[in-house]
Amino acid sequence: MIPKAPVLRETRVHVITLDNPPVNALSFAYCARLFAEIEAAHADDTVEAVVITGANGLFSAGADVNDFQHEPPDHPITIRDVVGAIESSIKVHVAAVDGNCLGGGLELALACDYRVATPDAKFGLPEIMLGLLPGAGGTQRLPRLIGARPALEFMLKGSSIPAKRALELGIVDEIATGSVVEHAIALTKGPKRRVSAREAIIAKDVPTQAAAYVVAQAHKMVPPEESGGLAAHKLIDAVQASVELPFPFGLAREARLFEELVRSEPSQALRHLFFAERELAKVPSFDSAQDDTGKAQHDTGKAQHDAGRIEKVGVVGAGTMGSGIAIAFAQAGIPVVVVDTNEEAVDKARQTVMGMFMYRVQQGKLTQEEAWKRAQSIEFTDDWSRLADADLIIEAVFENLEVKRDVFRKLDAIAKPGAILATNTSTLDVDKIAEATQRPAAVVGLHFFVPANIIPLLEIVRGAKTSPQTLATAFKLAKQLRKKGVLSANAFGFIGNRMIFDYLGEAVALAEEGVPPARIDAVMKRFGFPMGPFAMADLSGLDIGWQIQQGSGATALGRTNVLQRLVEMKRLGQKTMAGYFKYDKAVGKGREPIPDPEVERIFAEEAKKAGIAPREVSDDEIRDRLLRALVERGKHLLEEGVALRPGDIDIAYVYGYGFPPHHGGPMWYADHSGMPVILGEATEARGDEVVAHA
Ligand code: 3H9
Repeated sequence: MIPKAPVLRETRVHVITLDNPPVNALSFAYCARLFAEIEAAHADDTVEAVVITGANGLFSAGADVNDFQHEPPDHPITIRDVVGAIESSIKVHVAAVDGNCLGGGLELALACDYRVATPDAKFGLPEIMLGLLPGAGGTQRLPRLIGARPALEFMLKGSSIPAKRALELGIVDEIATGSVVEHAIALTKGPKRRVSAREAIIAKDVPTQAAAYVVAQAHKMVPPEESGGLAAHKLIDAVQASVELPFPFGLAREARLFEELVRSEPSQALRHLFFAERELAKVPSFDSAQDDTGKAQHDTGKAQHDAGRIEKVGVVGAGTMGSGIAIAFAQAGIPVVVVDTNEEAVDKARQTVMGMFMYRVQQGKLTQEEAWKRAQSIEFTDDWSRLADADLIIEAVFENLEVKRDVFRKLDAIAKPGAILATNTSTLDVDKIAEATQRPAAVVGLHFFVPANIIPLLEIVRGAKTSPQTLATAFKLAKQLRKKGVLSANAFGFIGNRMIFDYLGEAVALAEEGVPPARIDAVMKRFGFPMGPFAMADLSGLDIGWQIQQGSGATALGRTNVLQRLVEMKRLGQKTMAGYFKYDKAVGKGREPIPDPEVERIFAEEAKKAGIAPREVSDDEIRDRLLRALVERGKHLLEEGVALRPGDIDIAYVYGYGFPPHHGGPMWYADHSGMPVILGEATEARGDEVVAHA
């Protein structure tokens, strides 16, 4: 952490320390103070130069996103004013950066004459992830500093880069080996050097190349505006302005585009997700899981609990899920022991692990050496006693209650005292599994999603006796794994799958009314899902849906026997090259759904038997009914206390099920799209109850 530094009279440098915990956000209120301090330094004849640095372990996380959530006060002082004051001063300004330097924080640094960073500093303009663009001069200064093309790429990606890369790109001038503030003070001796005074670099090697080229290239990289690419398109506009217009006009264009985006629905949706994500681990109380009616509860005390340390993990089962979980831990630098007695499964898992890390090497994300090291941190064995010193053991065995209870009995005897035992069940009762042990307080559900090393959702399932500390550890673990940990009470299907059953059920209901599955899928893809409901069902396997339906009786996928017939025909989905669609190895490596008239015929036949008449259904009705199925179930889950907050459901759907983030998740979408009216219309149109209830 950089200590606050006073004005250094002997060097005549005024050091300003951004200090607005926790992340030095540049709120309107904080900018007013900062602006006053900068103006005072400019007015002070004894001050020759200014160094700006940050407290709290970072430079700044940028503008305070809370300020965008409501109408701004009259004439607020913003980062733009601070940046303007720095720019117009004749005194030299140097940014001394340690830790994160993001968004408006980086824009502030770009307005300085020089930038110096510690080796650990990180730079990013992540505004695009909030559906915004850098609005305090970033789109105009960065192209002038490093070139329009790299600047555009950097802003379109929105991810952070380390200091070394920032140096290569030309974002920072030097890396400090000692004190970054001392280094910055030394740099104040250099001449005044405004970035805004430069011409934007269109392409370093082809100076005559037109801006249009850069822009045209960028257009190919981003989705259409209506599919969530709104901010990207406006960003391209702004960068175009940086190469075509004089600096002040470019700034004005940027400001206008920024204000349009702040008010846009996609940005509101993405900001909702930003805050919802930060709420996830805030569990009001950890005191009781169920009330006396058996209804799940998350009551409202304010208990704080310390998370335990997870330094070694055990995984039982080397199948697809087990190996994915092992890779996820290895990627997070946590050693894993995977226990499985089936040699064939272990061989396959070893290959999967190696293949996965080699793929990361090919992508340039890992060096050969790193990949090797990570692969080595996963040990495969058939010896259960190797689990004895693990801090957490996760079972990923066959989805059967008795099988899982047996595993837990065995684990309870082997695991050290204090170790957490987690089940990866997706549908079974966590309490019944916990009962098999002497340590139900240390039992929790950790529901990973296939592929476990990629899908960023982790449902954390709280059993009736799960202790607060176990939950706190689970949330910390989710963060270590870079996953969004969403709390669910112990209920059938938890949050995500419970909702998806209704969604798939509604898709089947539509097909029973004569809508071809391919059309239903196309409508949902247009809405922004990466795949439609039928392709999704084919991917997870129709037998799985059928088993769940048989086992629980909780939800029926449609009102006919179509699913049963397809399963009997061994049309189990992608794995058998036929399900609701057919697949062909020559088409999209066997993963591309191909509409199959045979399935449409089966739907028509079964619908006739069930007395369901075909009807005309519009695309809007398809979309609204499917979304309604999600939202209705989401409402129930909130009422039943299975989910804690609407935002938790939204995060689960965006990060686990591909719900388009620019629509904010199902619950946010329902609130912002006039869904209640739509719901009424949809119910009338159907004329019957469509949502299957548990
Ligand atoms: C911008 O700059 C626009 C300008 O271009 C133009 C202006 C005209 N604002 O994530 P954490 C809070 S747009 C408000 O858990 P970490 C966060 O809500 C901005 N609050 O910590 C949480 O609060 P709480 C562009 C913010 O260590 C607490 O800080 N910048 C902001 O895992 C801790 O956060 C970004 O998009 C903010 N900007 O990660 C950066 N940032 O404790 C967004 C954080 O009440 N921020 N908070 O729940 C981040 O990426 C991460 O927070 C960061 C720290 C990496 C900084």
